[in-house]
Amino acid sequence: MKRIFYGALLALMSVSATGQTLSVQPIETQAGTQTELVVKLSGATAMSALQFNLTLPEGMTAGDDVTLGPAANGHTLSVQTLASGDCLFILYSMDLNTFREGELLRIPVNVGSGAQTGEGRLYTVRTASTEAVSQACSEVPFDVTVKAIIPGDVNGDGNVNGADIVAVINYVLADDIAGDVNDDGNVNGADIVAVINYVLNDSGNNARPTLAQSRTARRTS
Ligand SMILES: [Ca+2]
Ligand SMILES: [Ca+2]
Repeated sequence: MKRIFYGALLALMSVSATGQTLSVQPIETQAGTQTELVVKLSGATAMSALQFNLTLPEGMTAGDDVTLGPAANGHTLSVQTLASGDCLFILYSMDLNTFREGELLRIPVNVGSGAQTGEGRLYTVRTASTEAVSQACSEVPFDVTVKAIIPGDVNGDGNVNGADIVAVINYVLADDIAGDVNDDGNVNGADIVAVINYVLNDSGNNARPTLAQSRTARRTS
């Protein structure tokens, strides 16, 4: 059924001016982690189907667990992986429900350990309305910034200071493995000491694993 619909959608394609716009929020992330790409829709009118390609910067891939937002209105999502970091998204409604304005999709993005800052984009954005008139939006570029990993920066704000000590204490109190700064498999006072040392040493020069690196190591071991 999906292939039939896709074929029908393509057959209806004709480019025309449109007030419908997709937008993507810029992303700030760290290598070796997962982040989220939020796609929003504005100016939606009588559209009931939409498709676009997504390409991500090198070293990043889209995850499977895509969430439909409130702008989707009983729509079904089909995702096809075309190549690494390049996917085709198709949203459609067999009942011809129209989209609303607002958040359309949340797409998890796996940021590889070697990923670097770059530009992603949505392209070949096409829509179909209940009147079976198809339209195309322009290409939608978005920035993905991969921040350098700073040892001891537990809260990921780019600084190593008392706030990171507070952050690791909270992890320890919550017995949250995310606070395993020294990567020994336990979350306890030793991790607090480790962060205090990073702060006292002004971080940076210490080669012990960072929080994000520790998480990556655990996932891949
Ligand atoms: Ca910090
Ligand atoms: Ca630990």
